[in-house]
Amino acid sequence: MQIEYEKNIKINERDALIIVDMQNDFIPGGSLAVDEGDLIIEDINKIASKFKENNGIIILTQDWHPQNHLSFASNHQGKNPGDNFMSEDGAIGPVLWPDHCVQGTKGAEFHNELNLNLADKIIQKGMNTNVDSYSGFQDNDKKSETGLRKYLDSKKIKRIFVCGLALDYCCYYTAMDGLDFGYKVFFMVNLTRGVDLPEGNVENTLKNMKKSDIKFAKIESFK
Ligand code: VGL
Ligand code: ZN
Repeated sequence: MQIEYEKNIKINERDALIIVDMQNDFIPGGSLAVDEGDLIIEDINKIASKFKENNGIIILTQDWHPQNHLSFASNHQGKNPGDNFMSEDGAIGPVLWPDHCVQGTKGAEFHNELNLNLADKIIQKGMNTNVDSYSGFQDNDKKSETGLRKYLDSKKIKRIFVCGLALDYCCYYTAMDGLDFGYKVFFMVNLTRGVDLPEGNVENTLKNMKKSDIKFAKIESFK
């Protein structure tokens, strides 16, 4: 897909980098490993340093589930990871996942190569057993927020830059909610990787973002 990237972006104190779910379980070797998820760590650290140098804010999101979370196939009789499943109110689905990012486990920890020193704030999500939270802003049923918006607004943030894992789930939903909540959103597609479940999901989510007011940025987009 043809993607056009923004140019000459100058980072300032009204900008936030949102680094989504860079946790062991989403990285090769983890229980919900995203292909090549490890390959983006170095560049995420680089761009995070650049944000710091220019007084931007850095936020990490962390998927943080209880063991009995209903997004896990293991908590549904006869279901396997990847099976289609959609609850009526959109709280869980469209597929079920392997157990991942269980609170307090190694898999839920940030990857040890990610530079945590640069983070201003960590936002945890997915704690409610009955509701998933792909977006860093709010639960899938849109009934409760994580505190991200409140934090961004307390810092007077106008633009958000989204990177991390996974492209077609937590990054995508974070970007779309960012737009809905009135921020200018830049999707750093080269600093994400997708799970592509169901197949074609990466392509579809990229298409939806292209149709929206979301802009695309890469490392070279910055001054
Ligand atoms: C994610 C599936 C389930 C993600 C989190 O971080 O994209 N995907 N939980
Ligand atoms: Zn999850």
